[in-house]
Amino acid sequence: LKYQFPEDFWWGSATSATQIEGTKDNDGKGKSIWDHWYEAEPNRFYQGVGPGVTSNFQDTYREDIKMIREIGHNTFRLSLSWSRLIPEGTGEVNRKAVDFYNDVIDELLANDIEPFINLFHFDMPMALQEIGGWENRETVDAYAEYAKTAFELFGDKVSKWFTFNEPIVPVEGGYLYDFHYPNKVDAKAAVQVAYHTTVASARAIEIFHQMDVNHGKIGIILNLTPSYPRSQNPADLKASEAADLFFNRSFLDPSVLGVYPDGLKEIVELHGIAPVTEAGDEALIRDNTVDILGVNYYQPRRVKAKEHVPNPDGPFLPDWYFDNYVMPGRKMNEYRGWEIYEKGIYDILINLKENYGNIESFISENGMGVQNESRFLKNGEIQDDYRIEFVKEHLKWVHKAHAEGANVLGYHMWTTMDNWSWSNAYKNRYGFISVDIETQERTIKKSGRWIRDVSRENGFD
Ligand code: BGP
Repeated sequence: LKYQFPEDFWWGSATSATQIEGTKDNDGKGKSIWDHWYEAEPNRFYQGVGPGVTSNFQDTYREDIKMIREIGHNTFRLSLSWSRLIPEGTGEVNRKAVDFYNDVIDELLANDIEPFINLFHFDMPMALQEIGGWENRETVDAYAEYAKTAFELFGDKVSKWFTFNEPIVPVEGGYLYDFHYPNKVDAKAAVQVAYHTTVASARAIEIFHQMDVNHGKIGIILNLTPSYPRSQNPADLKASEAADLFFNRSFLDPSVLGVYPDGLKEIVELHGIAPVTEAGDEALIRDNTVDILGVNYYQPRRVKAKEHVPNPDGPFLPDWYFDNYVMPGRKMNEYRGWEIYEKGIYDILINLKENYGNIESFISENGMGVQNESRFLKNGEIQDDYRIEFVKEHLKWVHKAHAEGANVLGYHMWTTMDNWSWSNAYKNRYGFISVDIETQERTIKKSGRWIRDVSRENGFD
């Protein structure tokens, strides 16, 4: 084969609890910020649709896992819902949730699919949000307790764990740009939230290593958006570096290298938004870096120098340091409004190789959301050739990075079956498997058959 991947390459896809499980049979689940926000302000959600039913995985997981096997996955990512497992965020464990996750894990293992478990995918228990969520240091302790509980409960069967998915998204969404709860614009809080998330991740990693959970590995999943300057002019380069500091290195450096970049520390000092820290944090972060890094890649960031100096009396935003620009002739996924730039995935992997100790990594999300997919239905199957093309073109660059020595171990697409999105509800479909939201009927898409063949052959021509 022209694009042959290593024997034990991970083929799979990713999901998250809020986006697939549904809350139809609550089974003792406590509220997360999403349940709360939807109840409080349904109209903030796309077409007023919340995470109530979604793809109802909590009832259909047995059949779903059979389909996941049918599409050739050897690995599959799910997240635990903290508020399902520990309804109040701390304290009592919900036995029904323990049974549910145990069943899911057993079913996956029985089908030769290795579960990758992520502990936090945007879904803070509401009880903890009420005390300030990640702004409050107590949430870090609660998270460490939750992580330990999860390792104790499921660690005998699962050896790949992740502390967070895209921790920068709740920072941006919840504290800078108003698209996640608690939708504030407050850079100081944003920095504190980001900092506490990193401390929490390090705490979980420390516990994991002390327990030597299943002789396994623990990592973090970061959405990396490589920054490309418009030109090599010093001003454009500086703007691009700043964007990289805010959106990539703010989590990448502490997670992998155990230290914050100097440039970022300088910026937060300059604007008087440095976080409150505790003695011992620095050593904790330094000594508890990840074993493995998940990379979510959707789009690059095109950056140019700032043309208008922002109002220094207004609230600080990272955009004070750069402007985005539209690259002429760019390829687009118009549905999502995201640029498609396949080489970005290669640039990330080479950067990890050269500047991050060639840390073990895998592509943990990459995917293409498309509207009205049912119009591509022919002979009972969605003919999503555009998705096959999208995945294939990205995989070619992953292959090249691997051939050049990048330590990349697998590829997961977003997502397994169509599910609910935080921003678009069901507008854009991403899955290898289509879901009719009305009937809950599942059908494997053409891309699902394609990825099955690719995973069986470990490559493609
Ligand atoms: C990632 C998230 C996923 C998923 C995906 C698709 O950032 O980790 O949870 O939602 O993006 O994005 P969207 O649903 O906004 O189109």
